[in-house]
Amino acid sequence: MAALRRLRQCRPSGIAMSHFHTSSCASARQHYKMLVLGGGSGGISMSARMKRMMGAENVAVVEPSEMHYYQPIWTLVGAGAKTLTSSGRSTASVMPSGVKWVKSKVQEINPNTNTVRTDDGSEISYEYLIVALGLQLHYEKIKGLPEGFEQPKIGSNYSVQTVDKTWKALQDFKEGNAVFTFPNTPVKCAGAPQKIMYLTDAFLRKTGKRDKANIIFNTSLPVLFGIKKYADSLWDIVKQRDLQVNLRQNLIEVRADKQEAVFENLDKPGETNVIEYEMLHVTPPMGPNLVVKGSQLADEAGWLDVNKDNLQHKRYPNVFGIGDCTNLPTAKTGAAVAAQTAILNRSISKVMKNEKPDRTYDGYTSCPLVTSYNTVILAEFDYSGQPLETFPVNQAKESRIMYHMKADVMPHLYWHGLLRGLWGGPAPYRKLMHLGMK
Ligand code: FAD
Ligand code: UQ1
Repeated sequence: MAALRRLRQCRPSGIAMSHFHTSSCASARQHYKMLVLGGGSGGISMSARMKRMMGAENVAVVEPSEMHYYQPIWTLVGAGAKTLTSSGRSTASVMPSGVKWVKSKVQEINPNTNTVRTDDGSEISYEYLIVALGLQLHYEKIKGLPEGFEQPKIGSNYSVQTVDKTWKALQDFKEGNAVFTFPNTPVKCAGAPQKIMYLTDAFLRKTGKRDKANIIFNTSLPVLFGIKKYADSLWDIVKQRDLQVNLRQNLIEVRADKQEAVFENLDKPGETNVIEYEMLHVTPPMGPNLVVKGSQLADEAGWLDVNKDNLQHKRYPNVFGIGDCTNLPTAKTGAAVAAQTAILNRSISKVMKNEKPDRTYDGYTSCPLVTSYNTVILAEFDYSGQPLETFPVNQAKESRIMYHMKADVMPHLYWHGLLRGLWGGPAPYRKLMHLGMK
C-alpha cells in the first residue's frame, strides 16, 4: 500500500505536480509518447528523428553510459591509425537538445502493459517504443577471458577496454604467430575480425618485421567473407600477402600466461588445436541483448522479433526495433542502421496515422574492408546477398579513395549526419550516381 501511495505521489500529473523532478523519487512513474531504449547509433539517430516528428518533450532515451563511441573507428584505433579519444563523445553532447535522457539501465520490458523498468526501480510507460539496445559481447564464454586481457600480447578491437591493447601488442611484436579469431556466433561488422589482420600485416611490413611473423586467421565460418564478390578479392589478397586462413576453427580458450590459444575444429568434434602466439586479436562470441532476450519481444533465439520490411514488431504494433538487437536477416553494421533509420521513420509516421507502413527495407548493409593503411574494399549488399554498390566503380577492388572515406569522411557523416537524424544511408545517392553512368 505504501508503495502504491508513493507511486501516486510521484506521478507527474496535474498542475500541483508541475515542480516535480524525476530524480527526487526513485520509483517515479514517467510517461513518454516515444520511448527509445539504448543511446547508441540507432537510439540517438532515431531520437533525433522522433524529436522532429513529435517534439522533444515527447521523447526519452534510456541509456546508462556517460560516453557514446563511434565503434567503426576502433579498427583503426587497434592499428594505431586513430586515437581512442577521437572515437568517443559524451552522451550528453549527442543527445538531441530537449529530449529526456534517462541515465539508467533498462532491466525489464513489459510490452503487455507498455512499460519498462530500469535498474533504479523506476517504471516508465510509453505509447510507442523503439528498441535499439545493440548486442551483447561474451568474452566470458572463452575460457581464460576476460581476465586474460590483464596479460600483454592480447587485444580486442570490439571493446573500449581492450582496443588500445591491440595496438600495444602490435607495437611490441617481435617474432612468432599473430593470430586473429572469428567466433561461432553472429557478429557485428563481420569484416572487422580480418581488417585488423590486414593492418597488422601492413604494419609489420612497414617496420621490417614481416618475415619474422606467421599471420593466421582462424575463423569459425566456412568462408572468408559471406558475399562471394568480395570474398574472391579477399582470397587474392590473403594469397598475395602470405596470410594463413584456417576455416571452421573456433577459439575456446586463452592461456594468456603461456601465450597459447586453443581452438576447436568445428568439422571434427573433439579435435582441438593449440597455437602459441606472439600477438592475439580476439573477436568475442556475441549474442542478443539479454534484456530483449528475457522479454516477450524476443524471437526464439532471443533477438528482437521485427518485420524485415518495415521494422515494426511482429506482435506488438506500437513497438519498433533497429540495429544490432533485431533479427533483421542482414549483416549487423552502422551502415545498416543508417538505412534503417529512414525506413523506421517512415513506418512510425504511418502507424501513428493509422496507416500501413509502405516503404520496404531492402536489407542494405555495408562493410568497409580495410585492407591496409591506405586501401579499402567497400562491400555493400542487401538481404539477397547481392552487391548494392553506391559508386559507379567496381568496389571489390582495393581503393585509396574508399580508405579516405572510411577514415576521414565517415566519422563526420556519423556525428553530424546519422546521429542528427539527417543521414538515412546512401540509397538516394546511389540512384543518382548510377543514373549518371547510363
Ligand atoms: P550500439 O551502437 O552498440 O548501441 C547500443 C546501445 O544500447 C549502447 O549505447 C548501450 O550502452 C545501450 N544498452 C545496452 N543495454 C542496455 C540496457 N539494458 N539499458 C539501456 N541501454 C542499454 N559498422 C559499420 O557500418 N562500418 C564499420 O566499419 C564498422 N566497424 C566496426 C568495427 C568494430 C570493431 C565494431 C565493434 C563495430 C563496427 N561496426 C561497423 C558496427 C557498428 O558499430 C554497429 O553495428 C552499430 O553501432 C549498431 O548500432 P546499435 O544502435 O544497434 O547498437
Ligand atoms: C554508412 O552510412 C555508415 O554510417 C554512417 C557507415 O559507418 C558506420 C559506413 O561505414 C558506411 C560504408 C556507410 C554507407 C555510406 C556510403 C557513403 C557508402
